[in-house]
Amino acid sequence: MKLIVQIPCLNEAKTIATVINEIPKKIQGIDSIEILIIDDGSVDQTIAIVKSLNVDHVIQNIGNKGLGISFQSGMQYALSHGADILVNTDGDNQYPGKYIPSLIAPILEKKADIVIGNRQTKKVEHFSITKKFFQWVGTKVVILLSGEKGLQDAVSGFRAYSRDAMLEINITEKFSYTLDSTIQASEKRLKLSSVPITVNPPTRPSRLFGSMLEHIRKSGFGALRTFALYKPLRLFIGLGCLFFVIGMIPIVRFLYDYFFTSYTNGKIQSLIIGSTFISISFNLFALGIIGDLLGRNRKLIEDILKRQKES
Ligand SMILES: Nc1nc2c(ncn2[C@@H]2O[C@H](COP(=O)(O)OP(=O)(O)O)[C@@H](O)[C@H]2O)c(=O)[nH]1
Ligand SMILES: [Mg+2]
Repeated sequence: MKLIVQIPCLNEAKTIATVINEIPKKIQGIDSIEILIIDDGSVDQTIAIVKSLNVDHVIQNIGNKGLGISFQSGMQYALSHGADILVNTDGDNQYPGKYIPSLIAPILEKKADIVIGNRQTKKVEHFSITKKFFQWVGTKVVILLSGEKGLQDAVSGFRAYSRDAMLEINITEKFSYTLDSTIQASEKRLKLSSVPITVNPPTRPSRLFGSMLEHIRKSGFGALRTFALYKPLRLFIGLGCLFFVIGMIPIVRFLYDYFFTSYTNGKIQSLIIGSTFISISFNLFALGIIGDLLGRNRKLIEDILKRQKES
């Protein structure tokens, strides 16, 4: 059994040595543990430090490609280097390496394909009330979109993926992989599980989000896009039904007046408004059907990709 621990990095010179040194050297049931650094255009000493520590694998992006893209290239790299399990942890030392054995345990026991380290945010003292609130709302939204009722920390970056999960999942979000892989996991019937962990105190502000609002905007759009990609029927037919029902109200009002009262001209605005909503709803239905048809093609392409990754 080969475990690759991947660490995406953007200017992590201050903490990367600690993160690397705290990764366990031996884990029961694992024959080899290798470290993969994905440097996404760091301009500090990250690469020099990584090289001085003789890390097993380094991917060095030219410029900044984004965390989602870096994660995907790390996953491909791990697969092509024979990894049976991939762990992702952060370069800012947020996640203590000592939890890696418990993170991969459900995969070793064949009880899960993806394991998420649940930070138990309610208990984290250095998280502000707003951060805790939005983490809670975010997780609820992802549960709603993915149907994964057991999810506890949807945006945790401390995760383990089985080889099957690596073969099935294709990250196309540039900015982040957490929501994308969770929604895909549910779509592809991969078994998700969580293990409780604690986190280290922060070493610096987040590099992914300048502010909470930016966090919500980027994650919200990301989740919506992924949902539209994987569950277009549910999203567009759902929205279409909403518009249809709203449109029918003024139309019924018009029809009632037209047939049952002598007042036939006054409700023409209702007819116009209702018809507009109904035509929007038909456009949404059409988008759902087109999305679903495209999704079938995507499934075939992903099947080919999976075979290609396997070989
Ligand atoms: N590849 C890549 N990694 C990034 C980027 N921004 C942040 N990271 C890394 O992603 C991980 C999480 O980023 P961080 O700033 O700690 O975000 P947080 O999850 O909000 O705390 C860290 O290991 C960062 O070095 C980026 O643009 N590209
Ligand atoms: Mg962090």
